[in-house]
Amino acid sequence: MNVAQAAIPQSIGAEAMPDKETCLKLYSRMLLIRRAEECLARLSQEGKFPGAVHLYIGQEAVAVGICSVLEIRDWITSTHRGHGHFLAKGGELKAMYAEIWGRADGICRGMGGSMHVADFSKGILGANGIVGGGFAIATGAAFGAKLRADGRVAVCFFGDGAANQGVFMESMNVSSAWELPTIFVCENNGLSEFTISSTVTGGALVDRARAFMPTTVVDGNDVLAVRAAAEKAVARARSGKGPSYIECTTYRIRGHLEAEEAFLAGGKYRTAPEIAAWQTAERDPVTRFESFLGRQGMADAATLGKIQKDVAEAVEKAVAHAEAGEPADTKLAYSLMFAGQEA
Ligand SMILES: Cc1ncc(C[n+]2csc(CCOP(=O)(O)OP(=O)(O)O)c2C)c(N)n1
Repeated sequence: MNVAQAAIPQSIGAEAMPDKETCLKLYSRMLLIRRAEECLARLSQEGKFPGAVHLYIGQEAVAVGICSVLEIRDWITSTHRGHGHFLAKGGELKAMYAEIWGRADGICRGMGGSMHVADFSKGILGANGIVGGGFAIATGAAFGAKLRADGRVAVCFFGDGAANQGVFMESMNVSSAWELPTIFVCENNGLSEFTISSTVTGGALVDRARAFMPTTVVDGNDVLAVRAAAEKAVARARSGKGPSYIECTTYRIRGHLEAEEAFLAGGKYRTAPEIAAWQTAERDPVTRFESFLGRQGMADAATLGKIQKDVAEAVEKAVAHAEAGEPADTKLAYSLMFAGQEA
């Protein structure tokens, strides 16, 4: 399916309507991810930090909807597009920015950068530059939870491109055979780098999972629909019944990575109208939820304005913090790479 042609959903999923406080938290977390990434897009172009960033803009409802039903002790594995997962699971924006800026007080002491943000204390097992790298890690975390019988669940976020890696099948097989509390969350944005995924993918991804576990395909730009699906999967996993697969239909608004024009050298893999079709008020996960909150009488202009101001301030403070930080310790980098040797 060309995701750009997917039907525009008419309503926000209202199956399990959370209370006002929860809804405002969902909104403010999605907005934080959006604003933090818009800022990264801008500063990346200005060359303010080293390395590439792969932005999550357009997919915020997936990370936030799923993580909103997780506990801190639950595990997640992420992808190369990992900022949204990190922030949705409770990672600190300041620590993430410091990491992206290569600072000594970054969440991984500046050793990992954007593609390796991790915080085990929050259950974040890490972003990952290896496409499909999270499948076996999440399955292993779920296996650990099963052995300890501690009731934790492990969520594996992955893209439709990653679903073509063989380890996807192996991880689903083991999770199913051993009834592990693994939750596979496919973010189907229809794109794999500069390739339209459907041109390199046989069949429907959900059919691969259907052989092993309960599956659902939801509107990934509807935070409440994602959350409702996650609630079911988490309940099943916690009660020892085994894994689930949730496929979220969504779209990546920014390029595969910032500065993708340089890679494409004039080439194109999608059109401006296709991108614009996902940025309408009805489809954009953030503006759509914002108008929903208004319609439900959950947030007036003053409430939304306060959240927007708080988010803007948090982003501003995180930039100032990252810019003022000490550079990462290069000697430490060397000794971590070559154990026992001095630089
Ligand atoms: C093992 C491996 N193969 C190839 C790549 C290069 N690569 C980086 S992202 C990507 C496509 C990923 O697509 P998808 O999983 O759908 O995630 P999305 O970028 O859409 O979020 C590829 C092929 C890689 N990083 N790792």
